[in-house]
Amino acid sequence: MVIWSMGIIVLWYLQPITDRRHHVLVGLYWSVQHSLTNGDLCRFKILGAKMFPRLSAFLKTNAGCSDDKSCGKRSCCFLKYVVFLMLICSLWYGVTWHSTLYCKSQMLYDKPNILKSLRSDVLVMTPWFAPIVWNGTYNIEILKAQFHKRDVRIGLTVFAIKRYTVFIQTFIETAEKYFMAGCKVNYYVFTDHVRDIPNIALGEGRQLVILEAPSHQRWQEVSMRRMEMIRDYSRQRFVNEVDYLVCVDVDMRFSDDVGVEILSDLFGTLHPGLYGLSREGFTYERRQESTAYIPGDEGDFYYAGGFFGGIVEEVYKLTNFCHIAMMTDKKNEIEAIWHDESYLNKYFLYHKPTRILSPEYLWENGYGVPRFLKRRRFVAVPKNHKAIRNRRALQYYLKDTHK
Ligand code: UD2
Repeated sequence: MVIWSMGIIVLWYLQPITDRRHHVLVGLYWSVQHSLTNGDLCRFKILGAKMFPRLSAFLKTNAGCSDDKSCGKRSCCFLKYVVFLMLICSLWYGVTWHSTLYCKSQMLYDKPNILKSLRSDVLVMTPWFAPIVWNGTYNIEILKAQFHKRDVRIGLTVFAIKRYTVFIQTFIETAEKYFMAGCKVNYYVFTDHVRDIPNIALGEGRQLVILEAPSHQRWQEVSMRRMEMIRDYSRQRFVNEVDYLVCVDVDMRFSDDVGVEILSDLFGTLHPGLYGLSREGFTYERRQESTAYIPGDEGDFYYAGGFFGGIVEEVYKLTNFCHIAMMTDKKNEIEAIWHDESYLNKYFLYHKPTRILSPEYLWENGYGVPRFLKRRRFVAVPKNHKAIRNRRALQYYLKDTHK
């Protein structure tokens, strides 16, 4: 028993290697308990009297032990309570010790089970082996450790042209809470109303960059021209400042974590209204004259225009393709049915994304909350389309909402 206990104590001090502190303590506690219940006190007497003579002498004088046997018993009880206390502390502070002392070199997590899928209610992998990101399909701690090692910086691009500046405050405030918490982030806000962008306190390692962008008369043009702006800035600036770009709509709020699990070379997001439909149901551009045309027997998913990204180089290629396709259509006096979204879908059909975000990452509460949807991370802010896109209508809308 003594040798066994000593072995466990050695294990205890080899913590950085084993990192099983509470398991060791349970073993130690059990062995001490075992020695008591089996009356194995003679051996403990030796331990108490010979190995810890000072403790033995202390107990003899202060705890009223008459002989080595009772002394051994008391030592045993004393040791038992000390170990019990350590066990409780170990369990209680385990997480803290783990993250502060050992996380840098080692990480503990459940072993993946090869015979068990992490989600059985949804598709978690495309036929081209791109993961579809759903809650419960990844371990964020493992991913964070990988990305932090690479010290990545993420650029979040957003456009607030004309009336859409009203959405910026909520957008950034909620992003500060939920978007890439603990990471380095550059917010790139494109606007034609620089003075309307509020001053918002940002966390450490996060900065706001306001970029002037032209306005366009039609809201469709504003939406589509985002591709051109992102393309140009990717080449001139973003490539020197960030590793990944995340390009999103502004009339949105973050309501749950959006972290490094989304980052990959090229990613798109399933449209919240169309994820379950057949190919015929997808609102791809069906006119052959348009460069965004997708034949009826092609297509994997319908991707939303409001959330895509990847490494800067890939985002450059995507936005360049979309912008050139739009300009070709413009020359031919045709505009794709869903504007930039149609061109984005065309691009993703022939340049498969390496990761796909589930509708958790782009939801609209009007669709309700289906059972498979465990989290709503980025949600559309309800807007009166007509009012927000048209100055005169906006005046009536604002009057109405402030009544
Ligand atoms: C959908 C897509 C959007 C785009 C659009 C094209 C989603 C969630 N949204 O949104 O990405 O593909 O369809 O039809 O999938 N904007 C301005 N000022 C304006 C107009 C637009 O800043 O006057 C910007 C703003 O960042 C806005 C984005 O363009 O979020 C898209 O416009 P929208 O949100 O009005 O378009 P919507 O809701 O139809």
